[in-house]
Amino acid sequence: TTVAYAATPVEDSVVSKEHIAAVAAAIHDLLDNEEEGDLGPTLVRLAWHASGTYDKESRTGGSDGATMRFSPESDHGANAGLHVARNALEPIKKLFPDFTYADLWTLAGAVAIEHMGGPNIVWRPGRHDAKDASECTPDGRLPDADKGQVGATIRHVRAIFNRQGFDDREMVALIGAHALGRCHTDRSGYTGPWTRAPTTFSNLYYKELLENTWTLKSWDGPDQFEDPTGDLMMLPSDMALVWDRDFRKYVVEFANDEEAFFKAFASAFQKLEENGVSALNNSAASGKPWYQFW
Ligand code: DDH
Repeated sequence: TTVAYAATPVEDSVVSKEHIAAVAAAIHDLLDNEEEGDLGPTLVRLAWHASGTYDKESRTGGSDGATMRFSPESDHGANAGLHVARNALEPIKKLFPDFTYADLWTLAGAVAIEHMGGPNIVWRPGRHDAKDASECTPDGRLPDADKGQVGATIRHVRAIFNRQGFDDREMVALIGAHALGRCHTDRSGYTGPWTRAPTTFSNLYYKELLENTWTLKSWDGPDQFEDPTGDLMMLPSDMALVWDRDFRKYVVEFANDEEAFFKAFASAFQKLEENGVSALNNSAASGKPWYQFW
């Protein structure tokens, strides 16, 4: 692109809209130019795992601080493989040293979603970077894919997202991000994609969930489900969304109405990325969300 990457000076963590636009353009460029074509989904997962540690009771965790830079959080099992996304963003951090990691990771998630055809996510700056591991959250705040039994897995998914302040419809919307990307055996132990278009943001995840007969895959790895072709997969925690009557209602809604999904996802993802961020600087005096400047 023709965008110049000269960073605008940042004072008191107030970043200008030009500055944000330049960082967003650099992220778009990164996604245009990467070899494998599958960085986008991993960037979305980085933003989610950076944010999804939030606990509304203690008001700890969340994207503020970018504590996943530090051990032990970087070594938590759920974060295996996310160094790929963190490292990919490093050159952009070098170009824009005043932009915090916490802002960069969350902006990258929002830009990646847009890049892959998803809705614009309202994104606002103002996150700080923790100085050391003292702000790291304990292991276990991010969801496990399997609790061994149907009921326990359903309860686990609901509990993890309730802790962050999400209701059933918001959680079903957020998990629709599994339209993107895939499982890697060397990261999570699971294998395969959820959809046949894993670099396009869409409501296909819900359609696949409803339209296929899912059976347990027979292999040496952890329990996961496969469609009749064996090409697509679902985790037990994905199946929870059709096993549970209240979740399933929203799976049906989003499978039938992509616009409703995009809208619900955009607002839930903004909430996810802003949970626990105390110093959000919405200096868009016009009241326009930042994405309108990209
Ligand atoms: Fe997820 N996810 N996720 N997920 N997720 C994995 C990959 C991706 C769970 C487990 C896994 C969300 C919710 C859940 C993305 C986004 C989101 C993998 C595979 C596992 C396992 C990792 C690997 O092997 O590389 C579980 C459990 C839940 C749950 O809710 C119970 C949410 C809410 C999001 C979101 O973005 C809002 C994305 C994107 C990927 C693909 C990553 C990639 O590298 O490709």
